[in-house]
Amino acid sequence: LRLENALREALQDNQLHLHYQPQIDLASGRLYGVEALARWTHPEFGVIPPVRFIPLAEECGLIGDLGRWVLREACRQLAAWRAAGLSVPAVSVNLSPTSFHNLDLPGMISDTLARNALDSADLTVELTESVLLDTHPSTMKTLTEVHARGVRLSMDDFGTGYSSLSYLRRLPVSELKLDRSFVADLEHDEAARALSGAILGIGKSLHLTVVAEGVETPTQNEMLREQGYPVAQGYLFSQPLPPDEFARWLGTAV
Ligand code: G
Ligand code: G
Ligand code: MN
Ligand code: NA
Repeated sequence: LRLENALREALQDNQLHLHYQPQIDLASGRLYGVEALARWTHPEFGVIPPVRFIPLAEECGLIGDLGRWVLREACRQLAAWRAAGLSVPAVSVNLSPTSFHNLDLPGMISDTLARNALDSADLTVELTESVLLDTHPSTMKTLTEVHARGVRLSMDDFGTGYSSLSYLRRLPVSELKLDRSFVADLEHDEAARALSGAILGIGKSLHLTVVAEGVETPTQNEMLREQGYPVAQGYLFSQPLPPDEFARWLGTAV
């Protein structure tokens, strides 16, 4: 309960922050987009990782507020970078399955984009396959409406869920993110290599962008490039960074 109240406070008092991790277009070496990742430093308890506070937010009914905060902050930051002359093509945000229960989500997204003078193409929403496991009646409607407004949907952690392939037929996604467990095993596991190639093939045949996550070594990067991966993300390029550090990274790296 103590942590629950702390999270409620954090959402009001600016204790939450977003860090940004670059996604690299492998053909050109240029920035493809950035993923926004939530961070919480409590003045007393210190750093609380998202794997703790996201489930907590779900349990205590704060996940809607958190998702709205993340969307607003990511869009505000993207607009601020552009106003400062930095060329950032798009921002991706992670939303929890519960966020898609809310039929107001598409309108809220459009309002947030408009307030920041952004276009729907400037935003990608990442979701996990579990979005369809909870069978809430509004989920499909919300996803379809977000997609119809031109905001790209991206299936996160792809390849680890229950029935990935059937979901691909049902969900209006534009992007797949190859789960980082495949990338971690690329160098030493022929099966991981075969699967990363197969997942790219599925993505391509459905006209989806496939992003490889968790790229940590030059060898992994080379293998993915050889397989034809268009986009990669991971510590090799950069850890998730606070906005000012990201701007500095962008100034020197791309
Ligand atoms: O950034 P990190 O690797 O610590 O993230 C851990 C997990 O928390 C990942 O699964 C990531 O998708 C999730 N996560 C990070 N930021 C957010 C957020 O803003 N909203 C949601 N729903 N999940 C997030
Ligand atoms: O579930 P999702 O893919 O949104 O989570 C992204 C998480 O992966 C973030 O917490 C981020 O910190 C982490 N991450 C990003 N790049 C790497 C990487 O190269 N290796 C590992 N192990 N984790 C990474
Ligand atoms: Mn993600
Ligand atoms: Na992921």
